[in-house]
Amino acid sequence: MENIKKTYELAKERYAKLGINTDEAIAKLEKIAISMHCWQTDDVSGFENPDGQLSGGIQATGNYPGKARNMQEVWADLVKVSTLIAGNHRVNIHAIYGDFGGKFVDRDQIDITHFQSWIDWAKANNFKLDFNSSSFSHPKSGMLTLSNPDDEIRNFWIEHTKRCRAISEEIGKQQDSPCVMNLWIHDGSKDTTVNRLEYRRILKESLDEIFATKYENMKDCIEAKLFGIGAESYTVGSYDFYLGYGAKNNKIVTLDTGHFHLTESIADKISSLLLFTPEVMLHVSRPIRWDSDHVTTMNDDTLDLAREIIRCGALDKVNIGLDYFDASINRIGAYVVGIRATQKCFLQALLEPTTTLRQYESNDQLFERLALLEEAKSLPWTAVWDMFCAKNNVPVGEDYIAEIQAYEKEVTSKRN
Ligand code: RNT
Ligand code: ZN
Repeated sequence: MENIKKTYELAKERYAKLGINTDEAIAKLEKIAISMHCWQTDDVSGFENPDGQLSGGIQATGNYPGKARNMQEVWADLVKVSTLIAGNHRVNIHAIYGDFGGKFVDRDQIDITHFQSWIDWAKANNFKLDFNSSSFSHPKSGMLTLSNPDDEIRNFWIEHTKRCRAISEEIGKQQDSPCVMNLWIHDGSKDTTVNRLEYRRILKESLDEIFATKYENMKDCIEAKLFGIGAESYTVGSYDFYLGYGAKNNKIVTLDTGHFHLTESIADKISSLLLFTPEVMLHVSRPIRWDSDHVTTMNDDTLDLAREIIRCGALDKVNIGLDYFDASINRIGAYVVGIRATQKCFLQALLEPTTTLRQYESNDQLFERLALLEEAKSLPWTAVWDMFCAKNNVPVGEDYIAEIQAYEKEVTSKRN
């Protein structure tokens, strides 16, 4: 601790020279809530079926031992994660993670009673909950759900999604913080599609019907995607589609960082969305060659995204959630690495000498802007990061590795 303090004091001085208050940056970072996606605990299996296999619409790869097999294990793992990261965070759950009491409850039958234990658990552990409708891994998933011309299938999914909104509203009420509900469907097709307009028209109608009820304690988000495995040629809910829908209907557009062309900047979308939609929802992930849902790391894409949010002064308008599911490594580790990486990106963004950079920019001093941007990259932010962890009583540096190994030995390795 002595060394951390010493190093921090030096870093604090260095930043002060640039007009940056490191204590303030730490205080701000402590308030940034990250919504932890519950589905990294069990590879998106959920509690509907005892065998919990994914079937259709989404895929997790890898079979590292120790995945959570039930609600108690999911909870235990999330609590363990929370001891290794600083700050108060949220937990993002999916409709398939309801407390179904061992019975089969179909998706058009779920209600708040299936989520009361989640609400109580979250309250007891100081988490707020967010929610997602689940249209994948179901006999009626097929290639089309809310955009299906077959009324029976389409109405089934409309009913499911309406119920998810009602559940989210009740969660929001009970936790005294709006529940952010995300709607993502996999609808699309593998090969050349000649009736693209029709499915999109149906999806628009379904959404209109779903959103007809107004709520106070939940926020609606709609998530686009570029393509999916088996749906390479056409995705009904494309970015243009949801951007148009969101702008017109005042809905939040979810940006999943894995859902765009790999060279497309997600950071650059923030400022436009802030002007035309109420807020922004993020699914921070790491695409490798495609939407591979690798664990988030402190890479340029995530740094750019964090910087852009801070530069826009938009922390109160951006909901930060994670969305990856790597089944090939220790799952607790996957959370901790991804969350800490996200926090590191925000910390660096909070430590940026933006005021000076903006002065340079408005004076047309573009060499100076470039130079300071470059120098800012090697300012001693790591000393501030260590202090952030130490101050919040969570492991500093790589010390969390041993803690996760111990949890694996004592807990997850015994799950078979
Ligand atoms: C899938 C979407 C979606 C899911 C989760 C489980 O491509 O990103 O957000 O990952 O809802
Ligand atoms: Zn996503």
